[in-house]
Amino acid sequence: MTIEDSRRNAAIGQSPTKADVVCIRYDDLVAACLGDDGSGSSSSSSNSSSDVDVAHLIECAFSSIGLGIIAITDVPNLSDGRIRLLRLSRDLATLPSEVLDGITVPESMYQVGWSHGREKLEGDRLDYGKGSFYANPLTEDLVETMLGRRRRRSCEGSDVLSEWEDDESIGIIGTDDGLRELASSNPAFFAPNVWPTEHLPEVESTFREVGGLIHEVGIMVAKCCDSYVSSLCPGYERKLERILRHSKCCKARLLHYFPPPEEEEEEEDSAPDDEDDQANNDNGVATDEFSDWCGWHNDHGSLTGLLPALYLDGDGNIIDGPPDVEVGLYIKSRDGRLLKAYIPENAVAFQVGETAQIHTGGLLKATPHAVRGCRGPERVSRETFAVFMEPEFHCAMDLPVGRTLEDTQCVEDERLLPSSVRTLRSRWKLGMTFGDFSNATFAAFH
Ligand SMILES: O=C(O)CCC(=O)C(=O)O
Ligand SMILES: [Fe+2]
Repeated sequence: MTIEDSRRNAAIGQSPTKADVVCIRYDDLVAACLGDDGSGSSSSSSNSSSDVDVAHLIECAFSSIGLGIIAITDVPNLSDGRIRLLRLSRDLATLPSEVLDGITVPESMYQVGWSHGREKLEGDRLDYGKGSFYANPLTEDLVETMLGRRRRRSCEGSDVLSEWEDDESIGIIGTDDGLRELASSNPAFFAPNVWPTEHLPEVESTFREVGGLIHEVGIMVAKCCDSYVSSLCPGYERKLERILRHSKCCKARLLHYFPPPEEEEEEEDSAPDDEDDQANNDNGVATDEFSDWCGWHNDHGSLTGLLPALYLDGDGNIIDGPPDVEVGLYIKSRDGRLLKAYIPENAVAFQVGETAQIHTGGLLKATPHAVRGCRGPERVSRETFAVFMEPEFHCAMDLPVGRTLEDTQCVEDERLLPSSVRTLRSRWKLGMTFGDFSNATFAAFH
């Protein structure tokens, strides 16, 4: 199917094109990373023991003709962890409301613990279609971890500087109290984890296990992305891998998309009207109808890991795939196509966030995506898990040498975004830290 075909189909309400996501086997990814010393002098394929050209696959996924998403398949121990965690997602979301209130943290702007009906969809409607449970899988308390690092550094001195060179807070925050003050005035960023320990104790260990595993794979994907960007921009400092390795700021989200409410069951599927301008954006692609569960957006961190969703019936039994072909994750490709991304069940997918777009001066571009919910009479829920890998608060949101603001937030790219995506330029300017940028983003969505 051509680009024009898929645009036309979307505009007249036919099923959008299903897109197979570029896949790399875990073993090939590991081999490519071992063969890449980061100097840029070796191709990741030529030194690996496998014949697979990982560098080429990265380019296929993330260049201007790619979808902006890649799947890493056959990750050891992931399949079993996925099922255990995603089953728990439903168990958690269906706990009694007073129990959920006990793990709700309003002062964190609902960025920690349980969050339901707090996030804005298009048109500022509040989102009751899904419930989310947020926690950091890498550390229980980001502030304590950062304080511990500062203490170790002052004991060990500057001999171990390489370990600390990515800690931009060291030069900015003079004292431990300074960090504590910063944390108390930025709770959305720094609030410690809470867990449903009494009612579902296994959530904590499973969330950390699967989140940690996805983060480890993410570091390898980041390394390969860095090689790709370096090959196009010699001034690029291989920031993505460094951020993922160094930063303890990682937020994971266990998502439960509730089955459709009973009163809507009788409603006709709302395929868009040919004449309905509201559903079409500038280039004629119908987009708004897909975003009833999770509105069109770009993730704002560096890299997002995403598990393939699990679908459960009203009794919590796994069903074989979504109840209808249109349910699931949609991506707006760089060339303007509306595509339904198919992630194989034995994989974890990675998408680009806005921070990586900035740090690579637009050579990697954030992946616009949305989720379309279940419809019809079946009481089916959708469970998934997203891991947002982000820099720490003080990380400078600047561009690599040789790239311009225009490269980074290209007007032509913005024109192809679904109309409801909040643009980068509406929340970011040079000189911001990641903390400033996150606060601007939280304010836009809450
Ligand atoms: O549910 C999904 O598949 C995607 C969720 C998502 O995009 C997000 O949480 O940012
Ligand atoms: Fe997202």
